[in-house]
Amino acid sequence: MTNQYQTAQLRELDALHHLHPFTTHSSLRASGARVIVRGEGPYIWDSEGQRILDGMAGLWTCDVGYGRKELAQAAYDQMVELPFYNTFFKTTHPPVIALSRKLAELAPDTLNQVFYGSSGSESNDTAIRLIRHYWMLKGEPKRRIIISRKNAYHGSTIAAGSMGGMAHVHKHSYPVYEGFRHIIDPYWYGESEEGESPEAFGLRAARALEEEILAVGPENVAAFAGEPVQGAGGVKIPPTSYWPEVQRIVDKYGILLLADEVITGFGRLGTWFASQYYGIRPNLITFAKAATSGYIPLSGIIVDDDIAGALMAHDDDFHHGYTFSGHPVACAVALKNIEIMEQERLVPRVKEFTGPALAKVLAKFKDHPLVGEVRSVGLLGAIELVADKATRRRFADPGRVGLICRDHFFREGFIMRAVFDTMVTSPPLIWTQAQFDEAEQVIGRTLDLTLNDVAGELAA
Ligand code: PXG
Repeated sequence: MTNQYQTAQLRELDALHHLHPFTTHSSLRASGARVIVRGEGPYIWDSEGQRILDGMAGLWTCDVGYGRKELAQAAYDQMVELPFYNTFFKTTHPPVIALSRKLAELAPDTLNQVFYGSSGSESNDTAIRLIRHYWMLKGEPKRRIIISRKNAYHGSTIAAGSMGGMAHVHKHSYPVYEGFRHIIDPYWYGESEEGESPEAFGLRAARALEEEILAVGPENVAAFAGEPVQGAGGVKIPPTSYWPEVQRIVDKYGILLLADEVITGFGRLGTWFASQYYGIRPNLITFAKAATSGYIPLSGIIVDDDIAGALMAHDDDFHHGYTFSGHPVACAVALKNIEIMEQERLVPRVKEFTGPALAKVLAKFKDHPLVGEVRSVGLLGAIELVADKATRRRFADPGRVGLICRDHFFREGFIMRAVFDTMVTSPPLIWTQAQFDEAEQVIGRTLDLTLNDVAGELAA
């Protein structure tokens, strides 16, 4: 364990040489980064010895918990056997074959073929290229537009960042890559009109897709892309009317449906993929994060027989791939991770126990003076912090109160992420009642501490 002196030194070196993702570097340098040194089960430890309950599973990722020696062993064994070989030039290897077979089994019925990358962003880039390539092969090259949603997060490469709907990402130095449109996100609490029921709002949000298709011309539209539940955008859980209506519209216009399951894949909603939870029929599913519980990078895209068939039917190359597509060590770790999930019944357990337990914890705080709404589905949850519960009025300077709250959480030994003033959580699938009890205690204390800081700003 590092001591206080080492922590200061580590922070200094970090500030000197490490550029962090999605970070305001001036303020990080002023405060110093927190040094995380170890993880075990649902907990991580920082360099000063504080134990922290990780309510974000790393970053929507470490679903079987930290410190699993079986995963390290699987990586070790594969590294000794065959640490790397490419899959480009008519070669393959046992781990990628076994994993592809397994994913075809777990994915919805018609999705049977897998293409690999190392990050969610890469796999969404693959999706964009594959979708457009598919329509070329089908003799409809005009179909290039991909419609997604505002506040969607699909990754940080230029293409995936453009398909995403985060205004702060778009406003950076590159223009939004050509061929993307963004419609309203299905965020009832934030976007509905007064008196509009979740169901009515869900239909309205879905029908924005049809309006956009008609506005740009159905013959130009290639696909609709969406996270079954928007994660980084603030755990926006669509009303039950939303996805069936989207599916109806997608079917009506014959466009492809891409489900970005980078967060929702591998059991987070109590089914292997959230597409199964919502009963939708995507043509493509992208995944990453929890495929290996984050022990090693691996992502991919599972495509349906129609798309795979279009590739098979042509002699042409699909000019796309990554050195690490189907990396043997990553595939071996993913297989072991899935085996652990199956053996410990972690996925059905989300339905039976962990999902309802999270909902119960959050429900305890719905009457707290700071809380506008609590919501959850499976192991994704959110708490909206507002200045006025009755009118849903936000605090001035969005994000400020979220950060105050997040910092209290950290000090109290719990991680919840702030998306502006929405506190979100995505616990690992291994939590027991003890962790839910602990979370309840900390959330209660933290909301009270935050309330104390901002009491003067609350509606009378
Ligand atoms: N799709 C979705 C739905 C994601 O959540 C990506 C794609 C991109 O994956 P990679 O592996 O390229 O990062 C993501 C990533 C946050 C946060 O703050 C969320 C993500 C990444 C970083 C931060 O909530 N999600």
